[in-house]
Amino acid sequence: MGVLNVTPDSFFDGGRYHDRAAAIARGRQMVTEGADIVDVGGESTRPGAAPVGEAEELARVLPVVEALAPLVTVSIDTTKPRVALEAVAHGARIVNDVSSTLAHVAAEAGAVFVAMHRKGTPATMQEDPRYDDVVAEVAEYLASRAEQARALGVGEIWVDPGIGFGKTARHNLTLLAHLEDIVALGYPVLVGTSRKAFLGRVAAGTLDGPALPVEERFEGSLASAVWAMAKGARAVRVHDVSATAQAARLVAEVDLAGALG
Ligand code: HH2
Repeated sequence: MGVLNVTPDSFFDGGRYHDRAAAIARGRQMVTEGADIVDVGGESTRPGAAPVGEAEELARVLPVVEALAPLVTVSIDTTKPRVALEAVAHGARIVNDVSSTLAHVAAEAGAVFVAMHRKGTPATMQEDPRYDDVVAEVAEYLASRAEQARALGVGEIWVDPGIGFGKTARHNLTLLAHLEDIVALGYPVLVGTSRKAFLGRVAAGTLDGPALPVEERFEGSLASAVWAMAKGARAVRVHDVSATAQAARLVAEVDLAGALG
């Protein structure tokens, strides 16, 4: 899943694809680079991001969704009901909802629903998040959101542990270490580690210290994507599509070789 943020302020690609033509061109390029899904977002979820109004978000995402939907499966990364509904009407097939509140919209629209775990809201979620058992809490939350979505009539449900959403570097690493517990829930699992701060902390050598900048988090992004896929993630949400698609092919071949004995 390639990340396409039509925003001025996303933490990695903010401002690069704010322009509509540039966003559509990048989406097409992701398809040639091997993306199976392009995830279009019009509002940054990074800690402290400013909220975007509904009209502005619609204006950002709809033309891009419409242009890419004939070429590739498009998901809409939003927490707003109307944006999700309109995006599906313009061709999106997946509602990727970091707030896990739009299951009823996905059901009404006949879309796939991604339920993601997060603790708190973007403004405050990184202020000292605490868990007794992060893996158990995230798994329990995702199971209940997925069951709720099923009860509301969603046909296909994915779950996502929400790396970086109300989690310390250690929480993120623990979730990756025990990803099989999330996979065991029985839903396809999506994992988004791409360019996130914990990778910059690992690369800098101290989990509690400053992180290397986003430009220096490619290697960690690729390594964590391979890790997630090897642990059973069905999809990884990434900025670096070409390299990750190549890595995904390797993981698939290793899986196949293993199955063949
Ligand atoms: N991460 C981000 C946004 N949406 N959706 C899912 N399902 N999983 C994730 O891990 C996830 C997500 C944050 O990354 P990005 O879109 O690159 O940045 P921003 O939120 O600043 O636009």
